[in-house]
Amino acid sequence: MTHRSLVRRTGRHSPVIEHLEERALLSGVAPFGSGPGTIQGLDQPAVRLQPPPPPPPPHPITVGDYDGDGKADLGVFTPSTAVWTLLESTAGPVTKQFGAANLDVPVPGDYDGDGITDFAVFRPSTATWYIQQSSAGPRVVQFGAPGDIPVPADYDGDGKLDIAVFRPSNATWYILGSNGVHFLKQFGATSGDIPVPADYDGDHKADFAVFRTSTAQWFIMQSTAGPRVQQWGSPGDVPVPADYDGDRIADIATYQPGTATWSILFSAGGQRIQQFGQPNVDLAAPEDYDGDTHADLAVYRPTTNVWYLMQSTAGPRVLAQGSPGDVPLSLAAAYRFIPGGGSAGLMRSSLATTVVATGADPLVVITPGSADPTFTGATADTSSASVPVHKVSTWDSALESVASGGSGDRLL
Ligand SMILES: [Ca+2]
Ligand SMILES: [Ca+2]
Ligand SMILES: [Ca+2]
Ligand SMILES: [Ca+2]
Repeated sequence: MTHRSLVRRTGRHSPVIEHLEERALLSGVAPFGSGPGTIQGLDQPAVRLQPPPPPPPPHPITVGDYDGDGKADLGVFTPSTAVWTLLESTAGPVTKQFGAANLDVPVPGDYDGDGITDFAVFRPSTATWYIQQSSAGPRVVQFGAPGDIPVPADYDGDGKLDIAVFRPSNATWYILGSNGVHFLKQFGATSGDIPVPADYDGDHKADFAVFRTSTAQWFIMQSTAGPRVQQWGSPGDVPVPADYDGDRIADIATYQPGTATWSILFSAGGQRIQQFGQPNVDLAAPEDYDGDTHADLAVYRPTTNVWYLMQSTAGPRVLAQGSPGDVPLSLAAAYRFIPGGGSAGLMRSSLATTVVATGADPLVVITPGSADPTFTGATADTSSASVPVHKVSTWDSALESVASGGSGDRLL
């Protein structure tokens, strides 16, 4: 029996989402609001077990690899219906409704660490995550607050995507680590910085990072190599970090919408400046579509619903997919269309020049009531109105349905 068929048989409709980390939190913790100075619900003594050092991730974190063959799959999301339209590179076409229409933002990724991208959405209005984990089953977590930007990445380096949000109002990152450690960190400036977490120093942990659109500066708190400030790109560019040179280290890169110019600073040395796409029309959506470990230049043209790929090994590719209003599912594109403004507003902002982050950093685990010791002037968010809490919920089966007649339906 193949792994996939196991997933089909076991992946759905568990009556209750049971996850040890959240259950432990609920059982061992006082109610979430206990007054000023307390970081409520983020980190509690009951679950402060120090986890062992994580082993190297069994799979590289590939965004958008829904069939687990090592190649990113082309996919678009229809906000008005919450329908995902995928062309899986091995399994073929899949159409699946997952999420709530006009409410949810797709945040796909490998949350259970089996090498297969999981369907997942973030609901900005309630800061709730709905995840259909391909092996571990469904999961619902309320984490964050309305207005937060979802920034899932593998911050603790265990090969599983961590639920995480970036709060523009205080430039603070809140991480629900998949290894059971939860932490927060203030990093970036409060207006205009775009969060661009990725593994920029090659230690398999995602680093806190922001791109400042007003100055085209990258501020990166590398988890092993330390802080880095890099001028790259031009003001107004769209950040498109990815591993373009295939060394398993994210490369700083930008896409300039007005000229469709890609500017890539390779982590292994050198750079590439290339025009690819239609100016002022195309959306950049780089991923490794041909599975050679090098991210490929790719754009989605929303006016005609056509993909244009420049694959690093397999060569050029053009493919029609989706319908008017659809948006590409690439992580690079995903931050830009939160309903109601969210990061769309963030992308338009051109304010802020203050450098907040300097100094050395490990990932700091915040204890309740403490201030962040790493950055001068950075204190923990103690506003009860905006403190994230998380809880277990039962799976809302109405959230998910599979489009009728889809030959490629799965997870049933
Ligand atoms: Ca998975
Ligand atoms: Ca993780
Ligand atoms: Ca690289
Ligand atoms: Ca490639």
